[in-house]
Amino acid sequence: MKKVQHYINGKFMDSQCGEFFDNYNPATAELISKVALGREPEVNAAIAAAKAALTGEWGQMKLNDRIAMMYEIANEIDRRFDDFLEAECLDTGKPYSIARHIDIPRGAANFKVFADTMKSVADEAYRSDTPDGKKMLNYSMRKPKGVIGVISPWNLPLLLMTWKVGPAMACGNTVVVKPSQVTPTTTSLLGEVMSKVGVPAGAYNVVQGKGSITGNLITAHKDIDAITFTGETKTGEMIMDACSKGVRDVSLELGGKNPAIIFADCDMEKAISETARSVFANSGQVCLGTERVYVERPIFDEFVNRLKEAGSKLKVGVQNDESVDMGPVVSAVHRDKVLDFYNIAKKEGANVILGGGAPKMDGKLANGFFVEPTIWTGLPETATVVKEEVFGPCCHIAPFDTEDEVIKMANDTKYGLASTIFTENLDRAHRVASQIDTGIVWVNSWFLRDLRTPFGGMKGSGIGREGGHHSLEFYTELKNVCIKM
Ligand code: 6OD
Repeated sequence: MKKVQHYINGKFMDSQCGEFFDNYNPATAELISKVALGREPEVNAAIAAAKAALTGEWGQMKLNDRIAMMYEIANEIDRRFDDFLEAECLDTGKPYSIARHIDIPRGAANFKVFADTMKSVADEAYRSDTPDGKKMLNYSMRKPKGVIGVISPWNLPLLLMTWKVGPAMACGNTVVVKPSQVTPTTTSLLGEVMSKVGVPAGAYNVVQGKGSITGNLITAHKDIDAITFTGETKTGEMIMDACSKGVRDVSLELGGKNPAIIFADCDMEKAISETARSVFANSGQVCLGTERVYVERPIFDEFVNRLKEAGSKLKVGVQNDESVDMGPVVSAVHRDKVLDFYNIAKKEGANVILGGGAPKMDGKLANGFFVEPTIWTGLPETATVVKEEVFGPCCHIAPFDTEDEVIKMANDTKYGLASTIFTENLDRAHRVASQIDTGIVWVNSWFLRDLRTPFGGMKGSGIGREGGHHSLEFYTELKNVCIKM
């Protein structure tokens, strides 16, 4: 049986106590690997190695050499593209067709873009007068923050882990990563990449394990200088609590209940294809995904019918079938959670336009964690599936009559991560975008990324912005030096 190990201080290892937990293929529920369970000895060793590396070979590396190393890491991910692809799809159940175009290329890009950002960091400087008629010079400089704890999620494992590790390392920090327990493999594979390209021991460490054990040990450790986390809002709150001890910084990308607003003047083809992607892609397990759709009344029926048609054409199946559009969800636990929401929607009186349950699959796939692409209409704005994040391939569609009304409905949520607006009227696009309380607004598109832009959520969707030089705010300490001349 394949083992997935820790990567600590440049070496792969099992846990001292020899404990492992099981990792399953979501498409078949078959056991695919045994994963080392990190406890105190492994967490302590990883954090000690990361701390030592800050003043060791890694910490002393010249900026240009570090930038070159970031490129080497990206190039090695590209060279091992097929290994990453296979591992990511087996852990998550996502189709190769998605991971090939999104997850794995972004894994490499996340190292390059932050290497480039570091090339163009400018310091602030002010020359001014002192009260006693002399001159002073103030200038700022950035230092790495230290040991960064990275707690990464299962929906886009490599993409979201490197979205943190890339900038953290580019800024000169060291990292201790705990990937989700259900998607451990690509984080370990990245250890092989680090080793191959000669990243000094201790700069990149992985402790495999469970959130309630390993995650808690990492977040509580006094030598972790900051934590970056992507995942559920409740866990984010707990991490923020833990970080208050020692006044340590925290960056959180959390849940969403993202609205799509479809105006009658939209390009219908575009609105349907982008909304179908934003609802169903990755089996709806994208924090930026649409779960609430608001459609202007004159085109409501047409939109509902056409989204239903798009959803019903999706081929649901196993990851390595190249014709498959949608895989299972990531785990039995998550499948049950999504199906609970599907049942609640029915109980609360939804019209089920599409899906609403688990599909019948054949052969080995009959045991897989599949759920149907699902569309509801007819629920009040207070209904559970209109309020709570499901994180499955589903949405509720409601009609609206005026711009003011739809802005109110879109903003009536505890979340504020992302939104989409479909209209061909440029004035309206600007006007509505400025009034929607989300950190990211896409107009006539979805998940279109320029990695230099500020990325993050408002309200319960998180704290902080990452991307390009915004990531430097989190991954560095800014110091001012004042010289009296
Ligand atoms: O594209 C990104 O940089 C990003 N952080 C995506 C997040 C997706 C959440 O599921």
